[in-house]
Amino acid sequence: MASTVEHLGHYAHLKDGLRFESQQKLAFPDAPRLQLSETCLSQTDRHGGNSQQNPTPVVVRQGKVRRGRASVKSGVDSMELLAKAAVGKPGQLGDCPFSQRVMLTLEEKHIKYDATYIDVSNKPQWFLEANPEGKVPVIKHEGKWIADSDVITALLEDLYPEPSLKVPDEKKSVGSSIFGAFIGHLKSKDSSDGTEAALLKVLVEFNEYLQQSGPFVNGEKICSVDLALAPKLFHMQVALGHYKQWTVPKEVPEVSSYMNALFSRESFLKTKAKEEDVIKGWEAKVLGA
Ligand SMILES: N[C@@H](CCC(=O)N[C@@H](CS)C(=O)NCC(=O)O)C(=O)O
Repeated sequence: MASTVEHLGHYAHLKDGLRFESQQKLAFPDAPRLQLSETCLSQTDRHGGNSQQNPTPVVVRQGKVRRGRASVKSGVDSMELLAKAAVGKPGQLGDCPFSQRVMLTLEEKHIKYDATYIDVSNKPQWFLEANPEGKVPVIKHEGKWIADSDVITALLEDLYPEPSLKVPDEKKSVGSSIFGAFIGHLKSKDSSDGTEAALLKVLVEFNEYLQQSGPFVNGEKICSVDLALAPKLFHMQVALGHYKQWTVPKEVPEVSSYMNALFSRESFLKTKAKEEDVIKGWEAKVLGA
């Protein structure tokens, strides 16, 4: 494959928006490239998507199968996304909540994208050159690789303001303690160490918030915070269900309804990891705790 010249850098959060910093040119001889002339569409989603009712266009390139969807912006190429592959299943949609958050944002904003799933236990050299930190998700915008789901979703909001997923600053941290509390309980080896109670406490706080301000974090309309929380709540339900026989407590019915509303959205059904992959993805943490 011919060498390609890329720009490497990152966006920095500034009060007045985002700014691209530290540009650098690199040659990526092995990086997969989208050639529109090499693409074709299929009605069968063979790439881990779960929606059969609304088949997603599948892009086949150099033996790889990718997924994306029609863009409302005709004539705009797909946005390239690097996301996590399932553990032990290279090339298949994986179980990263941060990658799913970006995919949810792309889906909710009807942005066409082209995903490549990275085996993070065996990272290809071209990926490490794209993001030396070695983490997914990463997107490519105007020839530059952009990492970190916070940065990526802020950039997508700037580039594609409609439909808006904006949320006021004071609501940005709602529910942010839940993921840590879930992991604390998941790793716990002592049922009386208080980790389950700590998880219940943050869920009860979130339940009270939803009672007063729901059904979503910003009220009637879904927002970026909901899209960040949804994959994490899914991991909580699946991983704790499997490893701890835990279910969402009856004390938090609003949280249950919130989860059901998020998990049944078309965007979520299209981007969610298989439960078996979520379970496998957390195995090392559970065993190694
Ligand atoms: N703060 C980052 C976290 C991303 C992250 O932790 N990604 C994990 C997969 S879920 C990863 O790439 N891990 C590979 C590694 O750390 O080597 C974000 O929001 O994007």
